Amino acid sequence: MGAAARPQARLEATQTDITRLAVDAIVNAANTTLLGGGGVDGAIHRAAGPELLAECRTLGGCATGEAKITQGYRLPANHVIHTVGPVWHGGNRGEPGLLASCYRKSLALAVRHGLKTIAFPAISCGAYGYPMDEAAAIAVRECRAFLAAHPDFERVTFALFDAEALEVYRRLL
Ligand code: AR6
Repeated sequence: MGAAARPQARLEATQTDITRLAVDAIVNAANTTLLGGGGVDGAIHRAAGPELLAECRTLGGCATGEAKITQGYRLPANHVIHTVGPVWHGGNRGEPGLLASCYRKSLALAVRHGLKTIAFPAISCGAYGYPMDEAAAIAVRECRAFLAAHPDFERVTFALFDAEALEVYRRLL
């Protein structure tokens, strides 16, 4: 196996606005309506334009831990994968399993659509209150396992909004 194929070499964390990334898909930390909101969801809808909301209206919402795909419209990314993270209630209401499912289902959708590069925000770590350390550990574990199982997938990027989040991920990577 060449160096480029090693999972570690295809997993990166960077401090950026995810709406600026020209990847095959950016992941949206959405809510179950898929009709927009604040945080990264609001930023993605603003940058993609009204066509994104129009397509989202046809999807019938999305359950927590699931994922759905749309076009990227005016974004530099070709697609948006919308997933719904769990609201943090202290960790005993299935939050870790649901958050892991967001990463798995998003990555599975990417594969099904022939995509090779994807960027994730810190799902559930804003309005939904998931502790960043615990969420990042799940994100890194799931994406590493995915890359190990998919040697042809080119890159998973963690797009972190602030320096503290980047530092949490850097430690894990
Ligand atoms: N690029 C990258 N990361 C961002 C950006 C951006 N442009 N903007 C914010 N973040 P949140 P959640 C970070 O609240 O916790 C929405 O209203 C932010 O700093 O966006 O899953 C939805 O409609 C944080 O670390 O998502 C839902 O109702 C992370 O993205 C609800 O919020 C996630 O914060 C979902 O809450």
